[in-house]
Amino acid sequence: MIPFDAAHAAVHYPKDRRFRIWVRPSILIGIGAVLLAAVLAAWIEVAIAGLPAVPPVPQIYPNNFVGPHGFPLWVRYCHFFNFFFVMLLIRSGLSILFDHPRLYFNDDCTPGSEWIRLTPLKVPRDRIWTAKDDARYLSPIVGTPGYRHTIGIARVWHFIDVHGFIFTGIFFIVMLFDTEQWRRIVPTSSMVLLQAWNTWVHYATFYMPAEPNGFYGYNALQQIAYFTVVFVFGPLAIATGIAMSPAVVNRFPWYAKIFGGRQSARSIHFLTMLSFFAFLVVHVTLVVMTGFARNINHIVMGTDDQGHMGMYLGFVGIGVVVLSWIAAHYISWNHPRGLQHTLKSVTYPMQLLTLNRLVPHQNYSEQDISPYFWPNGKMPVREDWKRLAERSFQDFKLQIGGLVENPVVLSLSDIEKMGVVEHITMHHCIQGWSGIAKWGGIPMQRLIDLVRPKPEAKVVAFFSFGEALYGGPYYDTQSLENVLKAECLLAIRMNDQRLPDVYGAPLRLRVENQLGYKMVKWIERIEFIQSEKQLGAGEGGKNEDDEYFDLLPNI
Ligand SMILES: Nc1nc2c(c(=O)[nH]1)N[C@H]1C(S)=C(S)[C@@H](COP(=O)(O)O)O[C@H]1N2
Ligand SMILES: [Mo]
Repeated sequence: MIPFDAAHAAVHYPKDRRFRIWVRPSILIGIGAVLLAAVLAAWIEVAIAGLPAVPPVPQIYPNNFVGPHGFPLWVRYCHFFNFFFVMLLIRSGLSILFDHPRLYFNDDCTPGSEWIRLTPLKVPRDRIWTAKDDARYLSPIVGTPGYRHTIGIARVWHFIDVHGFIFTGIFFIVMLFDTEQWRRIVPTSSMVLLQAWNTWVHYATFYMPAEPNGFYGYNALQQIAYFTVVFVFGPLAIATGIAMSPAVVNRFPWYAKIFGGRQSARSIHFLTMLSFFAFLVVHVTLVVMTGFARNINHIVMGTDDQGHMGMYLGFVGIGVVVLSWIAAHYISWNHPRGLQHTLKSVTYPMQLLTLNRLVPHQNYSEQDISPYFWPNGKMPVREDWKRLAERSFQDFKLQIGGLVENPVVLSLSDIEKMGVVEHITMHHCIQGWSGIAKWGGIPMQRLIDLVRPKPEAKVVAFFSFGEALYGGPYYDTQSLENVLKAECLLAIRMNDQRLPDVYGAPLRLRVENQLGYKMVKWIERIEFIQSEKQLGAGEGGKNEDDEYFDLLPNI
């Protein structure tokens, strides 16, 4: 147990740590019916026609021992590193998932419309229930870093790790085709489907099919499984991962639509993880059942014998992977700032060159507007805000100052007179939910033309009336460059109404190429400054300071 102070214990280690999974019954029944049909069909076939013949080596290459066989060193290393990276991706991914423990196939994320829920709670409708309230605890034995609402650090692990995963994958696929090894896992004849079915019939009726020596070739089902893992699950995990990036989705809304929408991409990303995991369980079980010592020598030692060395080294390899989880846990809780900066040093320059250049360009219609929009953050408790709210912010004055030629103080009606424009956009919260709404406000561009920032002003800081999660005023910063992008608004209206109190009255920021936490609600004042390092802990915002979030969350 980490020695949390009271405020952090309340967030990370709450009293309610129950773990429950609920899946929509129709989906459970659907999956059950498909599995049952496949098993039943196998039994019926065996009852009527007897066990089909399964050749000991794939029929596609009869007696082909001159073909590719054995496992060269690069295959063995890739196998290990892939396991290493995938496990850490799964562990950090689970920590991310538990920050919004619901998965949907619709972009509105209306509570109750999820197909799976990893929380016992139903969203109460009689009071404000924020996305933060909804986050769930996950044991650090299962997740990295585990506990509750540790998404900042979980994302650091996920995004550092994914570089290793992608690099291993690309290297592996290039090497496959650079050698003859691809022939082992890429089916080249439709015959393989029939053979795979025949092999399935064996397993489903509890007969072990004649086992080919994996050193030389795989059975058809095995070949298809390996092919699917390498060429379907891997690329799908990456493609759906990208489909969750606000910069990508808000520039190319069609990209998320390939997967059925942004939330559907998130669901598929999760299902891919489950598929990887299910593969792992079946794969390991069969490796153990079909001659463990020999099989593990193949992949660890590259030899085809019965010695014990492969087994010993294999266990050492698994030990190293488990140790990496313990090390990741230790680093997460002792050096979170170092982790945050490590990720930043990799991704920040890369994002400035790539994702951050994407200018939001959305074309949602009125029909797309979400009937429900998750609220987030703590409502302001300051007396001055409450008094302003009571009079619908008629007395509110926005101060814009700092490094500008023309500091101004504007009332809401002054702001409205500058010309309200509207955009219907998709909001992406770091926690995982999305929602589409119509925002009306003043393009930041117009305010900037009015106040005329001095040349040394590079960053715009937005200060809120509201408090942050661990106390202290909420603030965040944007680069001048980003607030000049299209669709960046100082919003005063939401869905054709005055901005509701919960959603940030009197004013909030909309900046559509980034995640939600950058969009400060309940804005009190705006200041142009030289660098975000001048404020707070210097990370660029309250969440960046306190929760190790990214300065520039295009992903
Ligand atoms: N002042 C303030 N602004 C805030 C937050 C907050 O906690 N305090 N939360 C942010 C986060 S994490 C999100 S997702 C959005 C949520 O906006 P919504 O309540 O309109 O959904 O507001 C952002 N702005
Ligand atoms: Mo958020």
